[in-house]
Amino acid sequence: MAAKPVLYYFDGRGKMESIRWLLAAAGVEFEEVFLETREQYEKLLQSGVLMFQQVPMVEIDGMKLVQTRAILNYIAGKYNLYGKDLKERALIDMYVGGTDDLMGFLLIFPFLSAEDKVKQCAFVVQKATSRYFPAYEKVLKDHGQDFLVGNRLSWADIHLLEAILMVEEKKSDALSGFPLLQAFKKRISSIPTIKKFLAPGSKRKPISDDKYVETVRRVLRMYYDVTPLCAKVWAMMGAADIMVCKALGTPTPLCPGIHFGGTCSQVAVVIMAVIVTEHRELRSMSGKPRLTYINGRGRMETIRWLLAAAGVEFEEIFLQTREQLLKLGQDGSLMFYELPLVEIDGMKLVQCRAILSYIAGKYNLYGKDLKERALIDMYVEGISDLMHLILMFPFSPPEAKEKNIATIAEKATERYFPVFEKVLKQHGQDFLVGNKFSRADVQLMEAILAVEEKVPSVLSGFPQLQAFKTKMSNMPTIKKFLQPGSPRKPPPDENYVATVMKIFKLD
Ligand SMILES: N[C@@H](CCC(=O)N[C@@H](CS)C(=O)NCC(=O)O)C(=O)O
Repeated sequence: MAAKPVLYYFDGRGKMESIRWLLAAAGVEFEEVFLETREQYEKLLQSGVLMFQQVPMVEIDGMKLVQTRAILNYIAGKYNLYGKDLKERALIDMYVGGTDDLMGFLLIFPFLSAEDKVKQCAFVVQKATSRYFPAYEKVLKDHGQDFLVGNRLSWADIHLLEAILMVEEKKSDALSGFPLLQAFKKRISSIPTIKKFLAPGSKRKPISDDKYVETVRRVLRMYYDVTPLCAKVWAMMGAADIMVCKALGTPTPLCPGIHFGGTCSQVAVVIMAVIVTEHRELRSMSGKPRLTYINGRGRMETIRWLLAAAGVEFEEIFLQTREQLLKLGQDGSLMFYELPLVEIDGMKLVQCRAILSYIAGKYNLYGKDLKERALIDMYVEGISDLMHLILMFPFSPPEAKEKNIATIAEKATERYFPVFEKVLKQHGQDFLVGNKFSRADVQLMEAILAVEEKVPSVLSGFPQLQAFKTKMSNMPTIKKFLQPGSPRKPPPDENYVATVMKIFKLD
């Protein structure tokens, strides 16, 4: 019999809790190693098992998986909780993306001051009841089924139940306006494996208390305070992401249950929309995917890269006003009133991860099996954490720019690039995974160029990555994308920042 998965994390919820939920719901027993001391953590770091020097880490099926999302994807895939085909998986990814954003707001909660906790609590409840719960209520209402996707239990249901319970811990009647979600909660809670997990004595962790906070601070040497950031950014961009603080030059920790690189919703979230009727008609004729975003890189650029690398032509609509965005939301195109939006194969997909995974799956850029996919996921989640620093960079104040460039250089050269240099060196192949071109190669290439724009000499100590970059640049589809006149967007300029700031009302 295969060994039980072993989970390495703190003795508390943080980023591991959704993994515990998913395993438990799948009926899988697991063991846990709890980090209590700095020495334990350093020993792990030195042993090399933490690919990006971070937990969660899960030993499973002979792999040492890091990156929460890679771990969750693997478990969901393995235990048949991830839909029956690519389209169902895209829906599941999209729904999980929303619940992930919502839970992200709660991850930092234990680390806030008493005063900030009150504000954050109100913020979460407001987001839950005005944005997220209505979206899921509508899904259930529209199809009238018991589960969110495909009329059977999936990861999306499990994740939503976890989110509902977390919000209810903050406001017990948060579901009062949502009858279908109330019934959903009851239904999912009574599934035997989940019922067991919800009963006392299970491996479910309690609400994080001061002792948990103190342990995380001690183990990660996190000596600074967490603040809910600039209130405006918080409200406008969805402050689940602690890297916003970094971009703004405020002191920040690395994680402790905080999305370091995670959600796909923020920067462009509240950005505006020109939905031109002619374009809609045009699209149905051409059948090309249609991308709706602003005219800049932001969270759409990786999607442009991936489509271009796959040799797929696409159309774009650039939004300009908040009213346009709201209109798009009202017509039902934006599940969470957030961009990017990609219309593809009859679906209106939101949530970057959902979109990228769908494109990667469809165009055969996502490995040959679950294990290759787990590797690819692990790599792309690490790359996304690095890219997130770059994404937020244009929004940092002038006095923080130098420091933030230094952070980008440090993270690239000390944490992320060494991993990929080592991978390429060890297997000696042209591509990161399975000797075959995948989304991991595309995303690494994008990241290399983006970091080089800020730190031109960044690859000097990485000969394998230099050769990788040259090879990638010569792949016909990528070569084309790198040429002038392609849909690739230039680095964000003052104009882009000013537009976003104006629309977010941040000035
Ligand atoms: N994107 C990663 C982020 C993981 C993360 O930020 N982990 C924290 C603990 S919750 C950590 O290990 N921080 C130490 C560090 O970054 O140096 C994931 O989702 O797993």
